[in-house]
Amino acid sequence: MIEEAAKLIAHSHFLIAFTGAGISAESGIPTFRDKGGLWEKYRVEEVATPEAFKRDPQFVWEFYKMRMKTMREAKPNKAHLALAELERMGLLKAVITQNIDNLHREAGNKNVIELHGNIYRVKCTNCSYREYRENLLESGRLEELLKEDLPKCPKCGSLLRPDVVWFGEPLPQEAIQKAFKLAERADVCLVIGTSGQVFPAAYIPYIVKENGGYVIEINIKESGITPIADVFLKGRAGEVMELLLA
Ligand code: BJW
Ligand code: ZN
Repeated sequence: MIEEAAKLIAHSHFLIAFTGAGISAESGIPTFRDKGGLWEKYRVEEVATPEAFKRDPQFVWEFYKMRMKTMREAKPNKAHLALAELERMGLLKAVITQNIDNLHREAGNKNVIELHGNIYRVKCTNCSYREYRENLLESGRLEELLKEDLPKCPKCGSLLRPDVVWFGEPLPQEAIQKAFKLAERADVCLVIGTSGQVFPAAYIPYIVKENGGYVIEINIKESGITPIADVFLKGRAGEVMELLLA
């Protein structure tokens, strides 16, 4: 199985990766739907919808501040690093991620498409004001944000919110369009650590298949994608990726 996957990757012309929370589990970041995952402790409707933020912005901010702290401590693991290596080798053309943790960039991948936003970005709920990752991470502004109960827009005084995609919100248009185009072009797609339950992101492997590409999945258990996977590699992302590149 692993040999088959390694062969598909080595002979690919346009390899892409599609990743979810499971790829960052070995970096110590909890997933959503697994045992011990975030949705066991929090109700989606209370932390990850625009209605929740309107109702109780402070509670939602507490949730994201807690996750900012976890993510800031986390380091890329062997799976992230393997994807960066594949990009450096010229094999991997893009990483399409549902994660907001920034770990693919920290691992060294340059072409990263973030479908659900980034934890190191905030935007105003009223005007066009945004703060970007580079600024938040390098200026000490993140520390400032973490101390505030309800971060406010310096331009208009309205509430700032995390620049992530909640249920019922559209994905950033440029990102999803780019991702769908890459999926059409891909002849091999590595799907790593996603339950494949959240759309439109989960269409990506289907688009690859429809266009004649192969899907290789790495997951500790079967997912919504497994029925269309050509190769299913059961195991932890870091361990399987290390074997794949060996
Ligand atoms: C390991 C491992 C290890 C563990 N190694 N593996 C079509 C059909 C049905 C419903 C819909 C549809 N289209 C839209 C919808 C509605 C909705 C949706 O998908 N609902 C479904 C749940 C039914 N989608 C939306 O609302 C989206 N927006 C939208 O469609 O807008 C339309 C619109 C247009 C115009 C105007 C207005 C609206 C938005 C979805 C946003 C999702 N947001 C979140 C939060 C992001 C910010 C944050 O992080 O807080 O995104 S929810 C959460 O789920 C997060 C994730 O990115 C996403 C996916 O989760 P993921 O990554 O798959 O994690 P898990 O936990 O589910 O799985 C982990 C996997 O790893 C498991 O399989 C493990 O086994 C595995 N694993 N350890 C390898 N070590
Ligand atoms: Zn504003």
